[in-house]
Amino acid sequence: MPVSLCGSWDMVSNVNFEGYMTALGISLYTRKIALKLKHRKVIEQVGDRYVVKTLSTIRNYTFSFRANEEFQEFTKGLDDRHCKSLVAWEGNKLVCIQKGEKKNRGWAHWIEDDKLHLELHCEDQVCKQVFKRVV
Ligand code: YOG
Repeated sequence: MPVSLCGSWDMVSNVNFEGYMTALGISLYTRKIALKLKHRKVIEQVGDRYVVKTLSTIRNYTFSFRANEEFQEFTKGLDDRHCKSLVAWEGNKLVCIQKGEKKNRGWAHWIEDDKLHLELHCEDQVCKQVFKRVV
């Protein structure tokens, strides 16, 4: 059984978020604002059902899913695209594949050194975010 990702987590680092946003076609103006944001991740799980909230001062993004079950994702308030997404455990990583207009799009979450790690990828860009537990 993989370790639980549940809880509230605050961003401590965010590497190449700029490249990731550019790959998603986010405008320069929005990127400049978004780069200054500290995200908070709130992850809840009941059985196989997950809710992942990404919170910031200007925008929040919430989505929920069942592991191993493809679902329609609409990235409302982010790049506003529709994807067919599938989230599944691969070893100790919770991995999401987001099939849609953008190639090679997805993310992975895992715990390492008591921190929540997130790797976001789109096309040839990889963004690496690390979060510490909110106490
Ligand atoms: O996380 O998908 O935890 O969905 C990526 C934003 C920035 C808005 C953040 C608001 C991509 C402007 C979500 C940021 C850039 C930029 C706070 C990361 C798009 C628009 C909401 C993400 C997964 C995994 C869960």
